[in-house]
Amino acid sequence: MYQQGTSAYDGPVGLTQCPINPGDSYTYTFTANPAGTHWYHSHDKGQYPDGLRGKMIIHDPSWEKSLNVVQQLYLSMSDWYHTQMPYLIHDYLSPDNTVGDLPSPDSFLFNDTRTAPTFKFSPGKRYLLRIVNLGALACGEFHIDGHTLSVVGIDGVHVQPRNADTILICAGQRYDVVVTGKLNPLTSFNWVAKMTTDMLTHDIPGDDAVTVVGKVLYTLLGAILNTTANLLSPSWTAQVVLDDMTLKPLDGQKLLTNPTNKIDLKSNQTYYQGIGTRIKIGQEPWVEPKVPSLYTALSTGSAALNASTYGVGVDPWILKSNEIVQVYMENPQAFPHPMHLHGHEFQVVARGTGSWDGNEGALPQVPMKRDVVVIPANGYIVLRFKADNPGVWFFHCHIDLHLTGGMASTFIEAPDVLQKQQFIPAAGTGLCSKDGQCTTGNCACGQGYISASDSQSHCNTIFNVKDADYGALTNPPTSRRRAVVF
Ligand SMILES: [Cu+2]
Repeated sequence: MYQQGTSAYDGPVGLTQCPINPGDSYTYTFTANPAGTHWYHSHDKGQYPDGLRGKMIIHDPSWEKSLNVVQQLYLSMSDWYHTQMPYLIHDYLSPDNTVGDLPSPDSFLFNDTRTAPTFKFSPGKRYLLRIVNLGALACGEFHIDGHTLSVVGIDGVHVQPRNADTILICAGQRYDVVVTGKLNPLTSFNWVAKMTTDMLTHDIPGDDAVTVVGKVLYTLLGAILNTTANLLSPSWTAQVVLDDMTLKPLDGQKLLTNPTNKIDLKSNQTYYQGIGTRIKIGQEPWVEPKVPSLYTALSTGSAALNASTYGVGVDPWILKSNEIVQVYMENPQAFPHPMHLHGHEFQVVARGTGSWDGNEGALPQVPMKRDVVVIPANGYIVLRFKADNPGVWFFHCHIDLHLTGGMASTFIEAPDVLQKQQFIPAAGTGLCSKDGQCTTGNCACGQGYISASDSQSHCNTIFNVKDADYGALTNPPTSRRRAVVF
């Protein structure tokens, strides 16, 4: 969601609110914009991979009418761990984890189950499939035997229809595809969703565990075609996977040029002695500040325009109202990351391996737009957007353990404009007060400006706060133990 005018209802703890304690509540009020296939989920302490998540579809009746479909199917895929997140977080963040070992998911779910739903098609009719990857780590492929997927939307951005044999949906991403029923089907067909394992380093689950195969049943004159052509098996491999860089937004937005704010980021996984392995993309790994950064932006006057006011521990970047922002990120690591920005749909103007040559002339005239993009292993991405949405927005990896380990930056967009338009909701103050957290001031809860060096010692950083050892567990085990498999 853009959360235009409603930054306080964006959700991430530490940026726009304090956490909602057990038994407490917080009401999110916002304009449902943009339309499209979205999802909602907890944005704190690795909670969503255990199930605190769901699809959220925002309808655009005129666009949907133009697709000429008879039915919409709301679908999801996700990896799944047999160990609950608090224990995975504990082991991942532990000082014992010197190499940043990332546990592999145990299996793959479709619509939060291993039982594949059956799609019932009629000849020649069109269907809109809205598919969300609400997983913790891995991407998933989706393919229907004998049918073409016409991609019409990604991450809430309507796109010019483009045919695909197989689509790849990574953590946090969404795809809208139109599928047309065969005119004279002689049989029914299979569809397949399969987790990709290129982000895993060990204990790679077998094909059976990471594949879900379902049926497309055709109904002809009331009868169901019960035979199926070309049965797909768990050993299925994709033939041609759509490159999302080839997709063009339906609004035809032209390449944003002459960025005035260039943010250079680089993923950097480091082992910190006595702390553990963390990943930073800017100055320091992100940690939850004493004051939600939005509340700092709204309560520190002119100091809100100075990045150090927010503390090095949130990796703050100030964006000026209506400027063109370019985010250049390099990933020297051997695995890709799905990077997500709140509050905007960015143009992906370049992506590749190695580093960007800066050649403006080679950029597409109408770039792909979305809000989660995969940065390749040993590669880079160049993103651009206009800072036309005052607020405090998270830029983070959607691999949930990486985020828990600090792989995020905070974009503070037009705090001067924000102070005139928005305010800290009383309910938000209430959440913080119950936890004894302050609700105004700089990152040290003091008034106005604080220098970067003072923020290092007075504000939260990985060096002076203990990360939530067992995630969101309110009564964590007192002695350390290894992960328990349930
Ligand atoms: Cu990551």
